[in-house]
Amino acid sequence: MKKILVANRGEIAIRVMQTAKKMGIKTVAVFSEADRNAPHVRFADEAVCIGPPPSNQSYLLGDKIIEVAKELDVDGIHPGYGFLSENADFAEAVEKNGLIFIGPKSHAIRIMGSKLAAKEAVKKYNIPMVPGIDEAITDVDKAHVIANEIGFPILIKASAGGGGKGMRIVDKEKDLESQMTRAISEATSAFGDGSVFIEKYVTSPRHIEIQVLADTHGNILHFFERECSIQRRHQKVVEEAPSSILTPELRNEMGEAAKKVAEACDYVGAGTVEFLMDADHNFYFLEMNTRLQVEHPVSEIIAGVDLVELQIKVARGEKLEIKQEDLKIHGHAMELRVYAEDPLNDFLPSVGNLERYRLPVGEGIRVDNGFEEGMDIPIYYDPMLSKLITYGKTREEAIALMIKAIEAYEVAGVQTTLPFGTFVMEHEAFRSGNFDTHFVKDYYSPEAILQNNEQGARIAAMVALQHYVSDKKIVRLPK
Ligand code: MV4
Repeated sequence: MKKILVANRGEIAIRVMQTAKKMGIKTVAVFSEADRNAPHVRFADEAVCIGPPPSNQSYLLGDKIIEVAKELDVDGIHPGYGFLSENADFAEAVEKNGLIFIGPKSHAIRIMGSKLAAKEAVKKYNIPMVPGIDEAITDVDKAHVIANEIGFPILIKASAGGGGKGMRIVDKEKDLESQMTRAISEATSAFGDGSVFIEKYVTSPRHIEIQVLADTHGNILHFFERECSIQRRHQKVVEEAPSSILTPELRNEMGEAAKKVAEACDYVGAGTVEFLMDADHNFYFLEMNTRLQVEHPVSEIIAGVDLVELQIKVARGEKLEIKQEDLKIHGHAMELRVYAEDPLNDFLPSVGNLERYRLPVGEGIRVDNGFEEGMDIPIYYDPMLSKLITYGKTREEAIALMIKAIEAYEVAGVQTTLPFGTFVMEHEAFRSGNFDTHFVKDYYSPEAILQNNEQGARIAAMVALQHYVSDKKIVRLPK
């Protein structure tokens, strides 16, 4: 592979190109008119404008991107995350055009894109699953029988769903019919597929996922877990590795289960197997994400690997040389997603100009960044500015360093989730490791940040006063 095209923008496009450069591979960026001056465009060896700002006229135009790739003699396409990364038709079209898709085969993407197909595929592999059914259900009478068997509360899920869309919790039998009707109509309008199924609702789960990687020779590895329970409305905000609640035995069990999920769909490349973990530490397979994820850096740090490099190697057909037994966890890594969103105003996007933008640097700090000072933040895309990642020998060290790095991160012109990060890092429930997916809903309110600000303002006022007083003394000193 001599040249790859990165079908993405922002920090992930740069992240992928960095590894390509390290491997001596030329890079091609694609960009929309809104990204003409974006850092990912300048970072690439070549760059091609593919259309107007809206993603459906640029970054989502698979055929156009393939055309550009062929014109520039590209060998492989890396899709990053989001956009075309989990589009089975695109993966197929890339291969049909004689290019390498740096990711799994369309077959695996298709299976895992449907929750019911995924359940069906892993059935024979003895993977723990939440009690429930593995078929679409439309008959309300049948739903009553099943729900009573499982026991309330239950959860109705859309097979084609994602990010919590089309999910409905049903606490009592009398709500079953109305909620089912709503779930089906929601799924139909959102995904064009009204298939829903029923599961036992796990009330206070943790979200723990396993990073896997498979080559084309039948070797599958796992790179341990990521703890992703700190999320807000299905949007992850803080991720870490390892999880503070897994024992080596549990980690091994989950890792082996994740590898079986990958095997079940003939997986190739980097992927993530998501699990729910209940209060008694029972784990259940939820779904598989067939892409490189936003939070992959925390796994890279603790496992000591470059996941993009491994993705490229297996896409070239190379055999994985690492053995599972050789992998071990080094230290602890923490990631905060830095969004241009206002945590004081319901996390609404806070777009505008980055009047000041300085990243923290130092030992134990990695920032995967896609922006620079003076840039306008485009309104067309996800407002994530960067990922602030810290690591140390222990979880405590990674947390302490995260607090310092947030302080050193300078942003003016827009509001960001940085102060929200401080709130999480300082929270007792987070520090003790005793939290679940309800953390933000249970503990966060804007007042928590305002209190922090007020404390900061008070300290600043005291320091200023002290300076003032000592200055006066100096002025008054007799000669
Ligand atoms: C669940 C669940 C509880 N019980 N399934 C949310 C998105 C989708 N990927 C699956 N999700 C959930 N499925 C059962 N049977 C709770 C969630 C859930 C959740 C999962 C992971 C991370 C954050 C979450 C927030 C709310 C609900």
